[in-house]
Amino acid sequence: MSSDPRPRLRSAGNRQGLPPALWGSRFLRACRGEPVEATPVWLMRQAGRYLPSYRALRTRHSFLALCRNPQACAEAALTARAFLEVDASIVFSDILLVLEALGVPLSFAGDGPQLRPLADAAAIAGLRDPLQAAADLGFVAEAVRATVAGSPPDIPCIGFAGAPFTLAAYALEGGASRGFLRTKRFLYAEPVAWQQLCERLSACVSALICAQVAAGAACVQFFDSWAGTLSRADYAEYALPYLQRCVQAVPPGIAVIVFATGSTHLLELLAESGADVVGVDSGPDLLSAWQRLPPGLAVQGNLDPAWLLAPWNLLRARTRELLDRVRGRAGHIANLGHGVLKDTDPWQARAWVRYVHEATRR
Ligand code: 1CP
Repeated sequence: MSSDPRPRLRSAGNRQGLPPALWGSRFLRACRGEPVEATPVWLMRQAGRYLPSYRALRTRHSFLALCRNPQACAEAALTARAFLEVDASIVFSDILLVLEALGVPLSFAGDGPQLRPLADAAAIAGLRDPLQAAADLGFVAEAVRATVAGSPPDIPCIGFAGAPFTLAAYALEGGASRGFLRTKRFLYAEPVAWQQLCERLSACVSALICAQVAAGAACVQFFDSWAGTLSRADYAEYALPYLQRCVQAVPPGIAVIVFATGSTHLLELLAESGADVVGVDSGPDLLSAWQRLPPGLAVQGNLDPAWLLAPWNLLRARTRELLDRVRGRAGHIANLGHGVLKDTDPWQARAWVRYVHEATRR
């Protein structure tokens, strides 16, 4: 196993001025691998279109206007948190705002995001200054502040950002992609421009994350959503160094989660990012995944989001199995293996959260 760039448990022992109720919350204790009285749980994309309250908010604001309105962001995050009775909120925002701030035009027409793709090395050289871009995203930190202000004292707010590789892939492809061939061709053929792009993204993401922490985020998650498209060797060479830079920028005492989809082949590398918690997608058996990580690391996951669409009895049995697999090990945060699906019944999601708490209460 290769060496860890940071001392283990970067979040342990340094309270960063966090209030005792927050520091001792079961969510942050689980992030630190400490025993808890019931397994904490939250859902990736918990404030989304499956929730009627979110859809109502969206009738009053376009998606980007919502992201730029801290009070409306706090409403979206807090309403979802309170309805689901989950152990953490996540600031309402989007990973792609960083690209827009750097000068890549972004719109949310139709169903998904659209970006004007970066054409070449000259376009990368012409991107805006990363620290200026992060400063222009001050509304994200304000959304964190408003979310923390409206939260119960033992409920942390998770800050987040996209990992540099995933953001670079979006910028080069112009949106979601199947094979990420533009990205791969570019990083193999233009290593210097690739490095320049990822360094700018790392600087912007690091500054954005530090601003979220300064505003009260007690935990941060990096989404490397497209990491799984790379081989292990390519992830280690072209992506991991920039994620490591972002993790190292997080103040000590603040828990860090890294999450990537399609990442069964990358789990050990994700642990080398220096994070405290590795998000495990729905691919691998959770215990087997955990056993591949260095001792002391916590895990988050990994129920297939489609299970929330299944009949309740089957969902409950499947969840029981998953929880039994990791029973007795400290440091599990229950979550889905990816974001909650649009067709999910909110009441079933809420029942799932309750079941996780009940089934694990000690
Ligand atoms: O129509 C709408 O209202 C927009 C739907 C939506 C929402 C609710 C988008 C567009 N983004 C978000 C919010 C969001 N995005 C959050 C906060 C909400 C919460 O978690 O409660 C978060 C954490 C994200 C992160 C995000 N955005 C990721 C990483 C997570 C993942 O799923 O891998 C990615 C890839 C994005 C890009 C994005 N933004 C929106 C969409 C539909 C997408 C994905 C499109 C694609 O597949 O490329």
